Amino acid sequence: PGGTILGYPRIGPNRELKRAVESFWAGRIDAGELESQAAALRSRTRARLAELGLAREGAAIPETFSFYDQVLDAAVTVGALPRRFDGLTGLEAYFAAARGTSGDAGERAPLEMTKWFDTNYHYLVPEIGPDTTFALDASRLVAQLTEAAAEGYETRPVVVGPVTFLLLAKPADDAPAGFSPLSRLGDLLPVYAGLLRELREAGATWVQLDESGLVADHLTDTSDVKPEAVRAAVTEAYRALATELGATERPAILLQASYGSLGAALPVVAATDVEAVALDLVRGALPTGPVAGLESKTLVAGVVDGRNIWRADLAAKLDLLDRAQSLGAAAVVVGTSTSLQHVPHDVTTEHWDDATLDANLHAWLAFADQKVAEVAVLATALTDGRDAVADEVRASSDAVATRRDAAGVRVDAVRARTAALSRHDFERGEHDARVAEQATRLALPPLPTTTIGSFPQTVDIRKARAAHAKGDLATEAYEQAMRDEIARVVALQEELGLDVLVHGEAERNDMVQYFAELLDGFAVTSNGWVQSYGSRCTRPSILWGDVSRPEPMTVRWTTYAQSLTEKPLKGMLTGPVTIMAWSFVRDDVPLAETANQLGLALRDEIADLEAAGIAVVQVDEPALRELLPLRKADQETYLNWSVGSFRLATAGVRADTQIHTHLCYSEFGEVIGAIDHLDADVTSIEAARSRMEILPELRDEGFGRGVGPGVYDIHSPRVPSTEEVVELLELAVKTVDPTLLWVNPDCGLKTRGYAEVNPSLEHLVAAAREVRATL
Ligand code: THG
Ligand code: ZN
Repeated sequence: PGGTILGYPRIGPNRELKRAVESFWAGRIDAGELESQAAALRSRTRARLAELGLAREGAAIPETFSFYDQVLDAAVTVGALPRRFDGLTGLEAYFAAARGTSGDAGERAPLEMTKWFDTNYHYLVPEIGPDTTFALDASRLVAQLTEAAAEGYETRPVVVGPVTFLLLAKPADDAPAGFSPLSRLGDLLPVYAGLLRELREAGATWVQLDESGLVADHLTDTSDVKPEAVRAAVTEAYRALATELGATERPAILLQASYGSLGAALPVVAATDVEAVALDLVRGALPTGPVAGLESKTLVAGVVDGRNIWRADLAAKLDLLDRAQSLGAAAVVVGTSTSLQHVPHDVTTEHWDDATLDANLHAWLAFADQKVAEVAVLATALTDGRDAVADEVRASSDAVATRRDAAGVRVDAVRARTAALSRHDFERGEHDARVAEQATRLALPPLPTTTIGSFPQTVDIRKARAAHAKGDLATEAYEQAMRDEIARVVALQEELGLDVLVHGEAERNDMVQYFAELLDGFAVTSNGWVQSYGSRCTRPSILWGDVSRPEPMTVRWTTYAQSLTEKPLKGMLTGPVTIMAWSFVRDDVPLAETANQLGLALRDEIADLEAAGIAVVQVDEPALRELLPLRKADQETYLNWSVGSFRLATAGVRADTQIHTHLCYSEFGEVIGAIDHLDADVTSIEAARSRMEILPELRDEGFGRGVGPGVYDIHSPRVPSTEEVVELLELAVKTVDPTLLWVNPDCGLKTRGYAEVNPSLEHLVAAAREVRATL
């Protein structure tokens, strides 16, 4: 009994771990210093969690520290790093797998990185083949248990479970076609059994195995693994780990399933001999009645949302807990729906300039620390009754009520506009007519060249922004610095001979935060960092109210840039879905309503750009694919509102205004129909790395719109040669109608330096000219 959380942010309240790890990479501190800083952070974390109300005993506190990623941790624990990292040990091997090595250290590609379920966290993908060997290394987990015990804590180690580990893995490069990592389960289980034994010997009373892979369809439908095979794997795995390994040989097992419903896997999980199951009761539906097998288990009821930053309505959560009691579990423990790694540390360190907004947001928001406190309050209610927490429940109900009625949460003018939308607002004119009118207005050569929008963010730009934010650089001087940069970038593009230019986005800190700062209905944080991958973090904006655009956001910069050139200059906006995907979005109105509000704000911006003479506007939706629901059954609804909001943003333009979009991924297939429905005139996508694999798919699907398959992989510092780009373009013109083809890099250039960008773009333009001449 009591409360627990499934995980906690590990970056540290002030990104201490990021700084320590990056210092280690830069050679400023040694491994010993990194280890001791990490240990100090773990120690402060345990103390903080105890202070917030988690018990020091009973394994209520999970141990979810990671230097980089929990899936990489699991790969190291079971000794499954790919062969190319042989010969490296300890932290050297660990970070080599995360980041790759080059130069004197030898060339080793890092593990691939991909999205963790439908979150903004990215994990490293294990590579498993028929010959992958497994060998236990429990040293880090054991050391953390010992370290915690020495401070008087009985903590709970957390490890990605064996079935999910294999579902998240990809077949090694040398694996035969059709090979499934899950086929190696039988070889992996003895290693997990050994791990459980060692943890028990080291004093662990509980272990948490993360089997969230069971809630997602996407892990099975891209491979040959069928859901029935996954369920059979669960039975096999937990027979070996829970049944055959006696209760005295191992810690009690908490099987975690976050990010959705277990669905048909629930009875299978309930039939195993694990001692406890953690269900996500926020994203996942509560089973409708008693579940056979649960009567001998503890249910960790994930009622506190680990994904958003809204303060819980405690009365509603208590009702949900009551219903969870009716599932017939031996005991119910209050928990979070997921690890809290997806939310920032602590809202009490945030301050907003506007006094009302500051008071409101502090009353309405709960970051990780506040969520731990909510778990503790709910746990008290379970043991001592609701009356014991009456004050806390009342305060939370009051917060819900003030939020419902606060100015800005519901703006009549905004609601009236979305309510009045009709089909017509989502539709542009005939595609063919647009193509002709745009061709006349833009007069572009065949295979026109362009870039995705951002140019390198130089040290000077960053310095100017930081100084302006601190108040050390006056606004006028800051804006002049940005205009100078824009002029430089436009001149560079003229010199390079690009056909459609961009202003370079020097003035933008981040493609979402920039707009959040200018739109009503959003707040941004100063320290609300959330880990994106490894040491990299973002500060998601908070979308708390009805969204509207008090004034133009990009028009000044864009028209200034256009004034410097005769060539068409492309306006750059971030699309509604991406703004939502990379923010914390309000939970009190349907996502479709918020998406339409954003769509209208962007529609107004595009109208202003168009009125100011801008002929090409790009609306980026790199995250369109990210929010795609994990269950197939939910995907259509999502695609309807997400695609709809993009169309709403873009459908107001004239036929001769060209709409571009950019999507940051190459797995086009799954959403190709949706991309066609966006009704953009030109779509740029990632393709260089996969050598244009996407093109036959486009051809076969009859994709009839402009398309810019990236010919320069900006994710690598490598400069592609003209010949290489020519080769890719020749491939492209053979597969896709050349009149549809655009020539561009894979993605924005902001993370690159000019030393690479200049020659790369030079080669890109030269290659386009060469292939153009052959048409
Ligand atoms: N903006 C926002 N969210 C995003 C991305 C983005 N989520 C998905 C994807 N892009 C994540 N990719 C990255 C890439 C780089 C960084 C973070 C996420 C990064 N962050 C800096 C760091 O951690 O040092 C901090 C950046 C800052 O100072 O603002 O480099 O593009 N919203
Ligand atoms: Zn991109």
